[in-house]
Amino acid sequence: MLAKIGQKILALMVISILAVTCQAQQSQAVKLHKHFSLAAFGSGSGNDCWGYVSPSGREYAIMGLNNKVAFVEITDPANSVIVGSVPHTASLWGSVKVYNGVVYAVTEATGTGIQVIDIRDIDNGVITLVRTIASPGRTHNVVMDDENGFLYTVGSRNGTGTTMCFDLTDPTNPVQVGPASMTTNYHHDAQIVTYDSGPFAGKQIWYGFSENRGIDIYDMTNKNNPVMIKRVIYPNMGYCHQGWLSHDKKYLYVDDEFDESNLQVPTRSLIFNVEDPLNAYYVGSFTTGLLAIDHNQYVDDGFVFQANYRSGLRVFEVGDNPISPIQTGWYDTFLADDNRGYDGAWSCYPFFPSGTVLVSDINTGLYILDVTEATTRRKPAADFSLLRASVVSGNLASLEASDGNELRLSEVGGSSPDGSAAGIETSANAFDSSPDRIEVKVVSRAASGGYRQRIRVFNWTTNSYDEFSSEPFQLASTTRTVVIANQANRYVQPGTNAVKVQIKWFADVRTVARLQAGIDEVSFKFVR
Ligand SMILES: [Ca+2]
Ligand SMILES: [Ca+2]
Ligand SMILES: [Ca+2]
Repeated sequence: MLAKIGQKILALMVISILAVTCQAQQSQAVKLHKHFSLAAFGSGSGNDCWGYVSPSGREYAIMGLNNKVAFVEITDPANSVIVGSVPHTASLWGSVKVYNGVVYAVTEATGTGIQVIDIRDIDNGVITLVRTIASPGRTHNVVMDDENGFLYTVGSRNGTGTTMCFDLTDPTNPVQVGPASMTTNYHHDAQIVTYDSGPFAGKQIWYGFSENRGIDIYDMTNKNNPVMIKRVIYPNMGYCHQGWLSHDKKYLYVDDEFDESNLQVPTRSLIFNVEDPLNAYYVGSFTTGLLAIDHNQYVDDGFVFQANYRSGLRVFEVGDNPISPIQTGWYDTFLADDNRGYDGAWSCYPFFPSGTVLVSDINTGLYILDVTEATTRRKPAADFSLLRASVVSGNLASLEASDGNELRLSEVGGSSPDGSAAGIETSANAFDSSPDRIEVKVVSRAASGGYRQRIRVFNWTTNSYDEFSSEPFQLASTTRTVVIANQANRYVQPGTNAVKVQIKWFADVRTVARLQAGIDEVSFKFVR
């Protein structure tokens, strides 16, 4: 009997270990807020997704499904609720975008056109199908130029053109402009951006993903005369599918849907240098190491969010490592395997101000995810300079971790404009220009009492240092973490993303001729 109970306990232990193992494999550094199955929507399959923030700041997921477009309020993500939906002709393929509270939905069902859906009063549950524009017919995707108020349909196979442009001056009444097709060839998806500097300043530049032809870059500024300015090719082109530019428009991250199968390689995502669009070129590729095919991916700040079919959502840091992305987390929505196959995660949406991320899955519906951990990155000080101090021992590497290996400094005499005895100035680059939060950790100690340690961070808006900490400088090694959670972007240097910090020691009571101090760690944490 005891032996049997022992076996049962053992079996239970094995089961719980397996359960823990399975959970560990399903996600890393990404947590589930809430999941809506296809049954919850009354649908057979999922496709695209996008997001909307109402004027009151409430957040909504827009979920593309085979038979409808559904709207889910995610303001309180763990208690997300389906608000309503608009039905359409059945199709596996659909796409949605939104402009000024008006949603444009297309599908590849013959003759669908564009559904124009007014959600400007969605806070009160009002969702209205205003009209359907028949002219593009069956359409693969919609591309939005938010800055200039133009909608593009791409991949229209049986309409008048493959890429059509609509003026959204009246968002509920799009008016077609330009030629029947803005592009010569079929474009499956695209991103359009307006440059504010360089040779294309003021120009609306289009990155079109054109199947086995590569990336077609167009100047779409003159709607009556769209001009292809460059075609970019790359090794082993299969099906150039979709892509998104980095925050600074220097890099373009692209997915090809056929290369994994053609080359029999793990997920291959492509990186292009597009600093000069006229001389854009292929830089290299990156991978999750799994077999799954990469699908829609978007770049928000310093991170790439990929919906990779059978391996689910994959998060990469590219802010600091643009050509060698580092995978920082994932959430697998297709648990059976990570193999090649056109099922699982179709798309994702990472652009909500709250940081919440959506994943739309073909087989299992909508996921509302918390990616905070995957998008929080720590890095050590990149440099230091001495302020009225000389190095006794140690170097920059001493600052990397709290390990007893200190940068030891000795005060250098002479007058000091601000009365400080000694200190250092140090910096690190944020992953993007607008982190949600910056933390600076300082581990240090004084060799004698009577001093005060002040930590200041440079405010690039006011061009002066702001003080975040002032306290007695301890004889015992002490950790002080400065947290900047309010308007953190003011502390990030435009262009370089540098965050600059001063650690200074002031004599409250002068106890020694020359202060000696040790710093064991200076590190930065950036939260998206
Ligand atoms: Ca690929
Ligand atoms: Ca999987
Ligand atoms: Ca150290």
